[in-house]
Amino acid sequence: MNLRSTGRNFAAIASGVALTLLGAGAAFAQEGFGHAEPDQMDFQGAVTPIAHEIRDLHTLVLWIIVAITLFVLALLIYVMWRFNEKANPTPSRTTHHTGLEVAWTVIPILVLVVIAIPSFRLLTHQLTIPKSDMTLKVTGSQWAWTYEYPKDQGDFNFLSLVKSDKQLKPGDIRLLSVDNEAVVPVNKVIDVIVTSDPTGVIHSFTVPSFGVRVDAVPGRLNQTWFKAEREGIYYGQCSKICGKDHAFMPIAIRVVSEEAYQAWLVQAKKKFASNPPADEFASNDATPAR
Ligand SMILES: [Cu+2]
Repeated sequence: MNLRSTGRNFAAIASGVALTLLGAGAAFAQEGFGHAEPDQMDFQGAVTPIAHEIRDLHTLVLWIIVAITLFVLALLIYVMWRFNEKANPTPSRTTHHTGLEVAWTVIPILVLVVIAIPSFRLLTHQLTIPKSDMTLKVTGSQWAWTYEYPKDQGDFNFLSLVKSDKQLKPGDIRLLSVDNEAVVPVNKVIDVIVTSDPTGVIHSFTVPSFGVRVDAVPGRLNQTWFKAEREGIYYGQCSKICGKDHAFMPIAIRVVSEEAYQAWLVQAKKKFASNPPADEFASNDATPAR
């Protein structure tokens, strides 16, 4: 067997294995909508266009890695079997092979291009905020989140604190459930403005099922968006180490129908009417009592 036909055989085997795995991959069902399930291996279920795109890019890159790893493994095994001292006592003194050198330069470039195209497309989609239906302002503090609904939604704000073990009710999740969830309507583009308490530190607003992660930086406004296409409660956690209670400032966003959202607005406006404007709260008062 000469070098060239061997290369062709391995390429055929590697692409065969990759195709089989792709078929198997398509069968994976999404799970863990809003929070991870015990023993979950995969991402949390995707419920926004961006989260779907992140998932697809992840799957593409995963199978490219699988194919490359199997190909390299096959080459190593072949070299160990075919060119060991016993099987090949007089080694060839060849040092160059133009065809091979061109191939192992051009093929990795093509692989990177195949990854770069969906990757840059995803970045563009994440950073290009479509025409939004409503704005939600999120402020991180040590250690809680404040949600502000602007004037067109009723002009109120509230602090969202993790529930202590004593406050947990059936269906709640320890360290994820909060006293006041943010509520948004389903199938609407939500423009999220994210910042941090000006006297505080950097936090990160992250909701895996939405494919959203954006830093909350004191004195800066960051922006992201999501359009949840499925009702339910979606949890996230602060994703920037921000101090001793970093693990105790979960994010809980409830996605409801437009009618349920309007009903919630009416009662939330009353419930939170006496809260001072969000920029007046003192950062350290936010620490939940546990
Ligand atoms: Cu934080």
